[in-house]
Amino acid sequence: MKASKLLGWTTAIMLAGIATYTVMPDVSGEEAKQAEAWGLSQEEQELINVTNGDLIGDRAKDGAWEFHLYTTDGYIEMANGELVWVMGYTHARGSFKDVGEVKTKEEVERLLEPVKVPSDTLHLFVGEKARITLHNTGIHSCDEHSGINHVAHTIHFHGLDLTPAVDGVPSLPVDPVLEHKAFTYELTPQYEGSFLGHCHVDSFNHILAGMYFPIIIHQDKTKTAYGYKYDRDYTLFFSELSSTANEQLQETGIVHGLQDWKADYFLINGRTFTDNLYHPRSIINDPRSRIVAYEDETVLLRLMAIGADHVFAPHPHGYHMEVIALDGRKLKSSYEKDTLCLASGERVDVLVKIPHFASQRKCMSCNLGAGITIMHDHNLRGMVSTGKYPMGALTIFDVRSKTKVAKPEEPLIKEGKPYNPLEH
Ligand SMILES: [Cu+2]
Repeated sequence: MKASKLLGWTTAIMLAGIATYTVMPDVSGEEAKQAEAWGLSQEEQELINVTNGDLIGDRAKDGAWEFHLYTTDGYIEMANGELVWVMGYTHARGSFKDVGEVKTKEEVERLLEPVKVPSDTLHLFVGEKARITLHNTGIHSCDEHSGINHVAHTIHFHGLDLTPAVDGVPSLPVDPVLEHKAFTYELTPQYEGSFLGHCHVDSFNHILAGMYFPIIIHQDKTKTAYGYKYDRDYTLFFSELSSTANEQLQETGIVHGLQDWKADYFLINGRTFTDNLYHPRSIINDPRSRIVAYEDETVLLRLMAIGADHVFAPHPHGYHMEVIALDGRKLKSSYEKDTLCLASGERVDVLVKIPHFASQRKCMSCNLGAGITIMHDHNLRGMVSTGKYPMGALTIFDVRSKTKVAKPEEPLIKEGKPYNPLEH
């Protein structure tokens, strides 16, 4: 698949996500039209449906999926305007292709996408070999004498059942990837599920500086997970970030008093909520984090977390979640929760069934129609970033009616009589 197509598709999805604040497009219809315009094959169209337009690897001649990840450093902008230095993984502009050795800051900026936290999702498929090459470009935005310069990195595939050679623990038995060197991890996933990747060199500092990303392994190329069908899916990656610790790492290479490490940002997909509802860096204006769905749909949420000691407690208002898998393994029987515990390294996959509101106006918690409800960290420390509440891990369910939006001035009629939900 041409990278330009996917890049265009990703941009289109992001723009559509922003536009959907006011417009309600038929998303699947739009997808089909766009696919036709680009002349995508059936296989490519199927992949877009299961990856939400994320970049995917290139198919090598032997059928293996190939990805080239590059480690680097840089800054991310928080919703309050602060620029925080981070280390992370990135890739070529518009693709996971190999762009050769990248050594200088100029090459990093010209050839690679800016570093993100978490970095982009790797989509893999059960039984299909993947080759993931890690290139260490060095450190480019640190003080000359900082101890963080020239550090090595790895990828640990957290939750995958792999041999030690591709497990990413340094020198057990493979050496970590030194500056300006590369190493290829080759693996064939055995199980579908939600996983994550992170660096395993000086794990505390490297992970908390931003070196992590989601890994989604698909059983097949349809919208199913663990045998359950879904209409839409969102990956919500909860994490902690300390701008002061990162600054110490950047300046000196050492974070003093790690036992006292404290996050000052609590993130979903690298962002916080903010009181400016239109801020483009707010969680709720990120189309990958704002949970848009229509009545009657089933939404799969892949919840995952990484951090030092905070246990996130995601809690959606108005809905119970059906837990279908823990740590990438299907549960023998699902169960319902409205508040989960999500500690560092854990993944919990849940389904949220959006009711048909017009036929289920029975209780206050069902709302009086489609609309917006919040989903937030109920471990309330995670709702405070840089000392301000509720600037933390909060997103919204933006649920839309497929048909007619209920108007408050129109009385609701049920069984031939005006319906008052307070009397039920
Ligand atoms: Cu590292």
